Amino acid sequence: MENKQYTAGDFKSAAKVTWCPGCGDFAILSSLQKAMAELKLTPENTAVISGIGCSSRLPYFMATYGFHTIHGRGSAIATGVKVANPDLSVWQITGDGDCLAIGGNHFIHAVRRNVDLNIILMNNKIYGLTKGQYSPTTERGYVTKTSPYGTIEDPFVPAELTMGARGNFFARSIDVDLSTTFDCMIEAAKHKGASVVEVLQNCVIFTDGVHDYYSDKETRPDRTILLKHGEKMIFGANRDKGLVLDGLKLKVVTIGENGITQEDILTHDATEADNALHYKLALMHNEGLPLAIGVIRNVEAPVYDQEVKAQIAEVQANKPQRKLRDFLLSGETWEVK
Ligand SMILES: Cc1ncc(C[n+]2csc(CCOP(=O)(O)OP(=O)(O)O)c2C)c(N)n1
Ligand code: SF4
Repeated sequence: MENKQYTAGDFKSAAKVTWCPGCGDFAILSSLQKAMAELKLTPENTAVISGIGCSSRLPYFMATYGFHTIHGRGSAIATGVKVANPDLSVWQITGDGDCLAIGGNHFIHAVRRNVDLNIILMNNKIYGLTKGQYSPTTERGYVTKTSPYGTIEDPFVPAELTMGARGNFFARSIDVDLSTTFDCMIEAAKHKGASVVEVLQNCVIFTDGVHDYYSDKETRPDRTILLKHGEKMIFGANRDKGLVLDGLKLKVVTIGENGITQEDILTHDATEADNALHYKLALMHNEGLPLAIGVIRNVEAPVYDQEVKAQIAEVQANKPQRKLRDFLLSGETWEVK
């Protein structure tokens, strides 16, 4: 099997995909299968772990190892899988409810520890599976089954939470933009440590159109900016808009107006350890600023599972290997007479 080149089709299971027709999850599944083939992963060395939710059904549709676990615990179980077998490529699939409500604690610690997981967060801003309760990413004022008069709280921004948890990799895409989702998944897999890829996902049943402002094909070039490491932060249908810093704030300028040239536009450095600018880029939305998509942050740092492996090897090297019986009889032992 070693030299076989797997295709996206080889990562598809025989299970019938049970999402609603038109659900954004289909596009994310397809991008993932393509990315795995491109990465030359093998189904037998790949594990896809999820919690509970429509999105979390994804492991059924993969021909890899998989575990549809319990609500909010995907990060914990994926951590165990990766630490027990660091050679596996481990992907966590999660929804905004699964990841940021019940699973928030597990998520932030997997990110802080920098476990080498590829976490795909399918953000439809609602609990889909349980039929439309608001989630931690639902916008203030949004009317749902559990907020009949509109929510009265502000949502999490997944990027902000990831970086607040000392995250070293964050990327964002939109379900309809398959190539950006694919690229983000590739970069996430290459990054050693916890990689979070948020994909804005349309739920045709409970939040249909919630991402339209950014996902609409006609207006997307003016309302989003695809960040690429080492490239100028330029966007717009005419590629004439750019981002600059105005004091401590990001500002959109037009190239060719008021003496602005390409030279004045910021260059994206995803590898900068100081996350101040990454925060600003990740938080852009509306108020004249475009939504940042692509890889926003991609920084190297010590990786938890590798550290565990190295520490065990080091401790074992400095201590004689003992039998369990010797170990039990070592240290403080006594005989009961
Ligand atoms: C302990 C526990 N609490 C609550 C539930 C009910 N539940 C199942 S999925 C879900 C929310 C899923 O939302 P999200 O993660 O956003 O996924 P989506 O269905 O939108 O893809 C909830 C509350 C559960 N299964 N287990
Ligand atoms: S309820 Fe929404 S998220 Fe769930 S499968 Fe249907 S469209 Fe997708």
